[in-house]
Amino acid sequence: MRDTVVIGDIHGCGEELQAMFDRLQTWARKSRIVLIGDLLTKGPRPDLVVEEILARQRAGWQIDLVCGNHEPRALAALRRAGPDGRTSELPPRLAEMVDILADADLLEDAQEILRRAMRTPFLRGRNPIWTAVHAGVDPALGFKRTTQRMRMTIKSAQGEDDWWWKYDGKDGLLIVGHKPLSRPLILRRPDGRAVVAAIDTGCVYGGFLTAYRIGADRLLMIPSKQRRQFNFKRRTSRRPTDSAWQVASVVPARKLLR
Ligand SMILES: [Mn+2]
Repeated sequence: MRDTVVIGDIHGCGEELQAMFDRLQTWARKSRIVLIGDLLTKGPRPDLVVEEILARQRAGWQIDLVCGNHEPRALAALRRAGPDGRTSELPPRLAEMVDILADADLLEDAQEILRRAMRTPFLRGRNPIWTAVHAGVDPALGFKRTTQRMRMTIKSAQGEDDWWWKYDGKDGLLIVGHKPLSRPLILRRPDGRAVVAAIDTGCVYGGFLTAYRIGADRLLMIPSKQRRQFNFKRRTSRRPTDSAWQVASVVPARKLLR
């Protein structure tokens, strides 16, 4: 059966996405690809992100896009900029994104990609039952009762427990991004099955671009080419003693790259 590969927050890191797609040709050949949101903002190469998505689709890849919290604001910026890419009224970082896309003549393609992502608040699949959603769920409410806004934005403050430690597992495997961590985090049930995969590893902050292959239960990490923006090693998620979930042993990134 075809496997599904979910890729964490790209944030305009086009070169790393290109490297990831190249690796996927051998690591997960003919898999379905899911991009988990926050595609174009913040990073230096939103143009290459758009081009890579379009080029791989033309080559026959199935690439599905899930909406992140940055998709609505990126689309709003592109709409305000109009067909000529006017950026005078935009905040600097969004203006830069629009300028880069305009220079590459990709304003319309970028809008179309963002509209597509926004039509997909989350994606579901089977074997095992999984949901790919940008940020997560409110563990007290469960997936169904968590608002879509919260599914795209939930994030604990520094020092607070992350939501995933309190998730009851009833909605199956949740694959999420949104909160940058120094390493991808796989939480497992006592029987070893994955219950949460948190795969935003801060590519735009100098970390990694991470992919999780669901059926095979494997990770692939591409090192970032971006400047380290903060002490990344401290971006961890501490396990509260009362959590039902086990943490998968941390595998050095170098090994994961093979
Ligand atoms: Mn996000």
